[in-house]
Amino acid sequence: MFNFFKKDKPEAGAEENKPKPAEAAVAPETGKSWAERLKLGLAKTRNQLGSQLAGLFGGGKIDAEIYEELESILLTADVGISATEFLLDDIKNRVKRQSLDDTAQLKTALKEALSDLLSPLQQPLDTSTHKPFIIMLAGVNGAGKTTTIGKLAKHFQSQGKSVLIAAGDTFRAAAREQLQVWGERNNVHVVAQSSGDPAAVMFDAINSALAKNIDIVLADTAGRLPTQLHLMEEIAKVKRVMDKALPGAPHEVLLVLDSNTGQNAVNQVRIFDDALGVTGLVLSKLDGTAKGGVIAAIAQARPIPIRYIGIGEAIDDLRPFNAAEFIDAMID
Ligand SMILES: Nc1nc2c(ncn2[C@@H]2O[C@H](COP(=O)(O)OP(=O)(O)OP(=O)(O)O)[C@@H](O)[C@H]2O)c(=O)[nH]1
Ligand SMILES: [Mg+2]
Repeated sequence: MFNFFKKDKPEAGAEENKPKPAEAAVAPETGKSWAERLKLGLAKTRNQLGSQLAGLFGGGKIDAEIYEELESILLTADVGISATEFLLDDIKNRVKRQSLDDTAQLKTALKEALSDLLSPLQQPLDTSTHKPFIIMLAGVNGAGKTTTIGKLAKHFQSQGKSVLIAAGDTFRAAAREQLQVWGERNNVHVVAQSSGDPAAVMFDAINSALAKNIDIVLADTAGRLPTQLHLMEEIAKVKRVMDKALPGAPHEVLLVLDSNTGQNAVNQVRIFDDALGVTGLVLSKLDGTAKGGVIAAIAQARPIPIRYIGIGEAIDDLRPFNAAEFIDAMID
């Protein structure tokens, strides 16, 4: 267990905005494949969606009532009103085009409709386009940014890439220390300052990466709510400073979303995207949520590539997003 993944006490002010952290426990080595673990992680979503859909798709005539029931099932799984309507229209078109008449055929129609919606978001992050490749992480308090940085550092190191971490969360002193402890253990250089100026940390980190010929910089930022306008302006400024240190940087702005947030995640995507130009999403904490359907709502509202999904607190609980695998885990 890495201490780095343990939540420290936030300073006053952040507390009221912070969702309760999930129970900190690293799953013992189960020997299960990623697809199996994803299924386990999405069990709550699947149990809810899957069992209701099984009842609905049990065979019989497709009629208006079936669509109404399907609508309420999707809404309960946090698919949201707009994406639910979109999916229903798509399914109705498929029913017409393919002359489907039995509800048992609707499951495939739903999976195809979801696939058309989610597959375009399956665009793995290509870090070979720049060196150093600068990745900035943003998100609300407690979304999973710092944990994702640890996971990504390991992910990239295992691909033989050199990594540097910028401790850009200067709001919580403990956040910096956590990153430093973790960095020492894993031989990852962490650039930190006690100045309290995130922009200065980023400037330093980028210059250090250039001097050391580093492949990837992972830049942490402090959590903030989209409603805290001065903090949204601050993070936009941090991004501009990165571009001054290295024109074109950051090359990726990752927004980390806590999957338990449900429909509010769509709002977060819109506001962070407007402020920062988000280029990729990370869905964290998919383990143990019944709100996995929110992925469809995001895809429909702001189709930004989903780069990674997180299904636990341990270091290898993060993978690139795969639409087919995700749909199977959610529905099958
Ligand atoms: N179950 C589960 N817990 C996670 C996951 N990712 C992060 N967490 C936990 O969520 C809590 C918050 O994670 P952090 O990485 O500190 O979140 P943060 O966005 O950096 O938080 P702030 O810096 O305070 O804004 C920690 O207890 C993590 O262990 C995940 O995929 N699954
Ligand atoms: Mg953090």
